[in-house]
Amino acid sequence: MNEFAKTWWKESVVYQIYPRSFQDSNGDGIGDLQGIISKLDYLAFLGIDVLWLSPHFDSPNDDNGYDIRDYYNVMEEFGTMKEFDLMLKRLQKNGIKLIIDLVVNHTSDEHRWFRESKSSHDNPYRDYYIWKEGVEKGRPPNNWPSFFGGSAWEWDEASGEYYLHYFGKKQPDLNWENPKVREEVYDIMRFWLDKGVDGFRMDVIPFISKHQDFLDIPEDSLNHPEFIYASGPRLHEFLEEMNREVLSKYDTMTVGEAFGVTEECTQLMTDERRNELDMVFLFDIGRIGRENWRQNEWTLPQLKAMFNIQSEVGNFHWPTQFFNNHDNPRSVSKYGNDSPKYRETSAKLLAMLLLTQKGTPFLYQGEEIGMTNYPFTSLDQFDDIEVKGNIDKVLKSGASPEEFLQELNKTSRDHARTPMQWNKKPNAGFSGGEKSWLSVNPNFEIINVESNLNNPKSVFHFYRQLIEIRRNSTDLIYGDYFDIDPGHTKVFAYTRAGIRFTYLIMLNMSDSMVKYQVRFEFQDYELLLSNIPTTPNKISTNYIELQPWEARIYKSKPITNRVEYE
Ligand code: TEU
Ligand code: CA
Repeated sequence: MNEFAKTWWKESVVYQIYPRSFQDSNGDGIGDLQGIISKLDYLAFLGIDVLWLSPHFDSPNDDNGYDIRDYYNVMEEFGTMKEFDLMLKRLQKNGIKLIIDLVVNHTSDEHRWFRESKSSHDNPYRDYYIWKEGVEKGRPPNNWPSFFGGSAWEWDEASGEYYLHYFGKKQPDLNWENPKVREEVYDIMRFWLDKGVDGFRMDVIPFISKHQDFLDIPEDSLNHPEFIYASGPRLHEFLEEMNREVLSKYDTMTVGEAFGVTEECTQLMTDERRNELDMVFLFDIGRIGRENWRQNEWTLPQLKAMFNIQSEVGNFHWPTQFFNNHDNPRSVSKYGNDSPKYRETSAKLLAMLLLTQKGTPFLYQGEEIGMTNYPFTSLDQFDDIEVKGNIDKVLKSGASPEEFLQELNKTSRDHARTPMQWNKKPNAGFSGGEKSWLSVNPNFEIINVESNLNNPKSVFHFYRQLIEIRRNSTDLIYGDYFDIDPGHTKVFAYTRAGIRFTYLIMLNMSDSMVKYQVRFEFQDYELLLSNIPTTPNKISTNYIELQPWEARIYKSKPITNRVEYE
């Protein structure tokens, strides 16, 4: 039996908002804080506990806010600090906590620190960033690549040196070796915590410590530099310091975006006996079958193996669970089936999977109504800097534009960034203006919040029911996870065994009916919820018929002989 220490963030359901695409309140085609405020009732009705807001800071938007110009100001297009404070107050009134995005591996090149840094070699801010001479004229210091295409080094003619940028060239990396930089970051954190935010999602946090030898990385790592970038020598020391200086003084929730980390590093970052982060986002499940911009085949046993690894972390680690965020395609299109026949059923199945796993679930806007990928028909429709920055390299590597387009239709980050579909009105009710900043998915007349709210059998109401079930069941939150049938290629069947109750979850993740042999003692189990109306209340034979994408959760009779949680 597990011995997890109880905390509020383990019991929370988190909802991520990408403000640019959530709700526009003034008709300029860009989502904003007033827009979010106007939808807080909706979020409260869904039943979420925590809101994660993607960056809301002043930014020139080269990477939609992940390039921050001023950490102490709100992005003009999103609103004002006053509106931020109002949003926070309204959230608190609704009992919803707020975590914000801490993007401190890099800043915008328009940040005052960088403008100073660039201005001369002896400027006090020079060492806020990472400047190096080239190996020879015209050749950068090493072969490190940028995720958004080309070298990670950008030449600065005026000062005769290169600066480092793991992402876009308008996103120079901060020099965490400099204690002043770390102090600045801690000040930023205190500023927002003192306002009342409840924690942070930390952008590419494993990258903050750089290998100081700045050696070339091996040829075969060039397509995946994240594994090198995430293995800097001082990561844990920096996180420990951040925790000691700031986090330990507040009641927070922290979740690090753990791009490129090893299992060992994850263990260190999230061990409750150490003092670094509470949780991390791992990339295995979200990136299953991914090879950069390509999406390859994957199998259900492979997916289950990833859930199993996550759940075997031991009692001093707490996982996160998510299928969607602003960097990934829509889950119903990837793990489910987004054809009209199965979209709703499979979206509900994914809801059940997400909300009955061990770990804090993170939903992403639109997931709760089963929003799908966008049907891109040409390469120039993409907005994302990742696509634009890599297009030359991809085409030079021999891929045809058609092939690139076909794969981007499965992998692009823009699928998640099309506006939230609220109703059948123009721009799906996202904006009352002429045009939204990114096109609305043409399926908005069928898939939207209004029609979901009006239909008690909708994907939305299914999420709501599951969130409610989870909230009322400590055993579903803290209970042990057991994969009953790791090798089955269609059915994902597992239990969550708690102190008083055991839950049995059966998911048919395929387009065909499956006659499934239940390898479990199930006589006393009763159906709690399913996504197919004809599902029987009790399992009466050894074989059960699961319809395509059918999802069921059963609950046991109370068990009495188990120890309490600590
Ligand atoms: O993401 C980092 C990240 O893992 C991806 O951008 C990754 O480089 C890409 O998807 C690989 O295919 C964070 C943010 O979530 C992302 O939106 C930002 O663009 C990035 O950092 C830079 O801040
Ligand atoms: Ca707006």
